[in-house]
Amino acid sequence: MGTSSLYTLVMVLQPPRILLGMKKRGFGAGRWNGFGGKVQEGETIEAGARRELQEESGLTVDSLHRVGRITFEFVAMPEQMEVHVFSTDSFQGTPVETEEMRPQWFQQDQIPFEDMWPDDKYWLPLLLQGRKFQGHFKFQDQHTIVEHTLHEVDTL
Ligand code: 8OG
Repeated sequence: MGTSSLYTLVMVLQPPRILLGMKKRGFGAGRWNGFGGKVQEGETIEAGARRELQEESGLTVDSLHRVGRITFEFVAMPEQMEVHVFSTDSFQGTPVETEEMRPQWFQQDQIPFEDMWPDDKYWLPLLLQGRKFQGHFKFQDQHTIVEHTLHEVDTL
């Protein structure tokens, strides 16, 4: 078994809108996504989520809800990514463009799935319905899912 590293992903909701950021550099560049990144040593997962959200969008939040846990595997890589997904609808500030992300509001029924990670179309609808979920996606490359599991859960 390989090791896994911890990541966060925060979806900011203001129904009927969702805030996404165009990732400008690094892993997932050119795709719309929520805000997040690697959890640092000595930091809780939730603290990491708040920090990345602030760094990438300029927003601070009152409460974050834990809504999902997804593991990602790339066939050629021993290390799995364990992504902890949060949602929030209580934030302060106005989204600002940063070096990493260009934020933009989308209507929740007009999410640009074709310009997002291909797994998002599976789990983001569950998140928007207020469901909690756990999943695993195995990628051949950044465009191709070769296997996946996804199920709703009551607690994470
Ligand atoms: O630090 P960095 O920005 O590279 O962290 C990667 C971010 O991308 C982190 O927030 C987790 C997120 N992420 C993946 N894979 C996927 C995916 O398949 N879908 C979505 N929506 N986000 C992902 O690492």
